[in-house]
Amino acid sequence: MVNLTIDGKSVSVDEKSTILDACKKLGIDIPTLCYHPELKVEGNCNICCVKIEGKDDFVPSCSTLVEENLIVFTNTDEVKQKRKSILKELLSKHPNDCLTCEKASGDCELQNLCYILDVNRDEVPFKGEIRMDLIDCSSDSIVRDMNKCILCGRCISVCRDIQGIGIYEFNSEKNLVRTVGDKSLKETNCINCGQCVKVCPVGALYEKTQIHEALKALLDNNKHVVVQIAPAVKNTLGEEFGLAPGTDVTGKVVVSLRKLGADKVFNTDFSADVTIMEEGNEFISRLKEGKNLPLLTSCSPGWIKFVEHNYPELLKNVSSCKSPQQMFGALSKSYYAKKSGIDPKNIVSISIMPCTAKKFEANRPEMEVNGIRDVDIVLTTRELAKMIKIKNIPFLDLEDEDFDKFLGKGTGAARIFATSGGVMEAALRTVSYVLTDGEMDDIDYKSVRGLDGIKEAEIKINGTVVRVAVVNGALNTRKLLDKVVNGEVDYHFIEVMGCPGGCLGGGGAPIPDNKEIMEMRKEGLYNSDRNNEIRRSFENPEVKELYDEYLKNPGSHLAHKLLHTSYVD
Ligand code: HC1
Ligand code: SF4
Repeated sequence: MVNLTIDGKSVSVDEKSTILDACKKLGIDIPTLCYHPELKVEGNCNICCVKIEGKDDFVPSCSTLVEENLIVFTNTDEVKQKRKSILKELLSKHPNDCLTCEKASGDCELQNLCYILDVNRDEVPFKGEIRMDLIDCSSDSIVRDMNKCILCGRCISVCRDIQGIGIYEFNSEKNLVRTVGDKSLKETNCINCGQCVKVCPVGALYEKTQIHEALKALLDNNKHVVVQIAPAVKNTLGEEFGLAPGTDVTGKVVVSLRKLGADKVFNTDFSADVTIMEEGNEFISRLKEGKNLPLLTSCSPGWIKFVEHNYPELLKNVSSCKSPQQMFGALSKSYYAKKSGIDPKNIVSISIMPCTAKKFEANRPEMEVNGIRDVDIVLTTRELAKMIKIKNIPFLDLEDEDFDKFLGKGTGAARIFATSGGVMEAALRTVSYVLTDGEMDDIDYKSVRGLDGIKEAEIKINGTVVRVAVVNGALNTRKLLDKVVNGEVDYHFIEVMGCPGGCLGGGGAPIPDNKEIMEMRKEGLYNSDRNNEIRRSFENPEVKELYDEYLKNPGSHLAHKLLHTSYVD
């Protein structure tokens, strides 16, 4: 242990600790900007500077290691002035367009620092111009506005170290973050996961918002607007309104969307159950034929882009099922339109997703049936929260309401899709039942649960050992798939999610999220699963009705036309 004194208080910390760690231990608040607890420390911005007795220069507390007997000052006038001057320098280059900035007030760490460090706007009027050539709107999911970049380097770090993709770098003078090769984001191998958006402290990276489009459609009386809500949204949206992570706010989300003008509020959990029917059927066929194994799940569009770019030889293993989002869209404009006597061309299908890549997915050319797009508008959880706030809907006071019928019911199995291991568990609940003619009715497959990056399990079904793996995050996926390609491992079925932790950690989820928050979200999901009286997809009464009345069987000709696809880069 190392002993030091900070602001007159003694503290002992591990020798690998930084001064910032030691301050945290003492409960001393240090302002930070480039620092992020889950990322490599870059020490770029110096806003966390402190003074060490006997040294002339200020040092960044986030990247300076503790030493025995150091005497540190964090709160002197000199230190405060230094931080203020650093902030003013950043603000002098930062566009003064907070009114239209996509980073919501309260979420912008730069703006928050102005309060914390007592800097007023009139002290540093922005004198520069907004350069349009520094705004990249090429991606379907993410906008990069480098006018607002403060060079913290968090996007570089998360994309390189957590996702293993490496889209961004500093230019050689370190005065600009650019994509490697200086391409537009669309031209890179970006998988649209949005992890960089979540760590950006300002409005330099944000989801390509469709709030304006959605509000317009919701207010258009000539359009029939149907909205689907993804599993993860129900256990995370509450965070935007001060509720604990994991709190199930399904009923309030439903009412909010009705208040916003939705004609019907439906449930992605319903189409996640349909996915299990289709993917389960596909898995059983492949298992029996021993063909194209391991089966790789296909619901995460970031992962689909990843496999297209990096492992095209494995595309034959990817399930042909569209994701639940797309299945829902296709069913809303076919089955639901027919049942309700509505012209599908008049339906606007909106989805609320914890994911930025879902925007890209909905725009993929193949995601349509007979020229009718499956999904028209995709909003992230954060965008929905913004809309609820803009419209002054008293979210916390709303009385819960239920989904509309036909595409509204979801099982516990569908809900857990949102956490790593959930799709696998949901599939196993149905597959084991089918393969044993109902003899085996396991509900809880705990071996595939948890937030570890890679999990594996062997499940015995009817004398057959089914070897499964579950992986989340692009870097972990690369590690696992390299082994698959090299023949070092041999699985029957692999669940892959592009974001760390699965959809609960999606790029469109509430900010911040960290390991503790992710754990709470996950627990909330499993509670929602336990509280659901139906926990297996094939028991969903609306799914039964869909097959009885319309699709007939999983894998039928019609099911293929509406619910399956193929992926090529
Ligand atoms: Fe997901 Fe899925 S679980 S991909 O994370 O398969 O986004 O929640 O909606 O489509 O159901 C996301 C979540 C989501 C799909 C489902
Ligand atoms: Fe990297 Fe994901 Fe950001 Fe694309 S969206 S740049 S892959 S972190």
